[in-house]
Amino acid sequence: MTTLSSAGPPAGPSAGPAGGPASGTRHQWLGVIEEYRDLLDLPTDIAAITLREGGTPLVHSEWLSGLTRGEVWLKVEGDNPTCSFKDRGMTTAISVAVHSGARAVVCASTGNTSASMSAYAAKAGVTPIVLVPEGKIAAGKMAQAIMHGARVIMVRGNFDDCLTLARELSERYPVALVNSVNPDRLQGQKTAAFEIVDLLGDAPDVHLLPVGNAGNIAAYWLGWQEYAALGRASQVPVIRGFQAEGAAPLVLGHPVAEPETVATAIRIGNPASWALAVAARDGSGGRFAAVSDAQILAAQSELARRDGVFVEPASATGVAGLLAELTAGESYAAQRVVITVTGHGLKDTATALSSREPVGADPTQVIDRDVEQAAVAAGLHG
Ligand code: AN7
Repeated sequence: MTTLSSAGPPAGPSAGPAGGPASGTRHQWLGVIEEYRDLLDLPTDIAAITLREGGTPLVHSEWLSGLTRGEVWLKVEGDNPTCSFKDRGMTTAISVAVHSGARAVVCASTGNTSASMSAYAAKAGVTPIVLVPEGKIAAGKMAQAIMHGARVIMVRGNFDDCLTLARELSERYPVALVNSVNPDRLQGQKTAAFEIVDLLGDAPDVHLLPVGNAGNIAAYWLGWQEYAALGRASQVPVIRGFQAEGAAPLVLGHPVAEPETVATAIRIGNPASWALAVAARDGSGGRFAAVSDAQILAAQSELARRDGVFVEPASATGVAGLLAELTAGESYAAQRVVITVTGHGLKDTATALSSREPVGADPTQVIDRDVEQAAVAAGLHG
């Protein structure tokens, strides 16, 4: 009989060849490198530095399906190890950096890239260095970078300034740049498209997502095209990318010098993957559009209340875009739609709570240890 002690530790350095448990009876999701290795353009047999990212839920939205009279699915990327989609590209970027002998890695970030890079650098035993715009990073993301041991450098400037500095550091000093200008990032991030097709049986008709530095839209476009070329999908979706009104360079067609939005994750004025984003739009017959901060926060709040999915403000931008388009008369009837919601709501509770629309009574109340008071407070009385 197998005992717990003989089952051995969970997968680690002594794991089986595929990175799976050396023993034990249950199969754990292996992370995006092992799950899709044959389809990733990475050095052959590269060792995967993984926190078992990917394999995230595709959640059906009854609310949005009802509104559109179509079929709307949410790709919930907040369910990754560091609670954003960035982990998909970080497992590949850090694995390649370590394979190439890097001892330190650097990124510019609006928060999620720094949180993810710091975790994977910790796992790999290399030094994480992050450059972030001073005062514009959600507390949860800052806590992640600090807890994973990063050197956190706050820059008097915006994300675009941070990216310029990160590039210069990597050119002059022995430190590997892992922003999405690094093509290894896109190799990991494209697996989100693969997972969606693997779960739905085909690519959706329309794909909606937020766009900031434009790495994600570029990676999805790669993934959609590759699966279609392999015959695993019969089509590529129409891609619609949404930006915040105050940080909408792709909508305006020119960089924005002073980007501003409550959705700090996408407070970016000059996306590094601009050309790839335009290629995704044009190749898929899609478009870019902007939504206001008020629309983003309303979508965030409604998504949490109606679908049980709590995302950070930037991550609600695709949902806000869908709602805005419906209001404008666009039809999604009979369409199969996937909206990527990119990061978890717990990363930025301050913004969520301060912007929350008051609904009925104050949701928080203080009472004595008294069942009648509890019943009144709960709204159960008469
Ligand atoms: C939650 O962390 O750019 O268009 O430095 O955190 O691929 O940039 C984050 C971007 C959407 C936009 N949603 O994705 C960073 C960073 C969330 C994000 C985006 C980001 P890209």
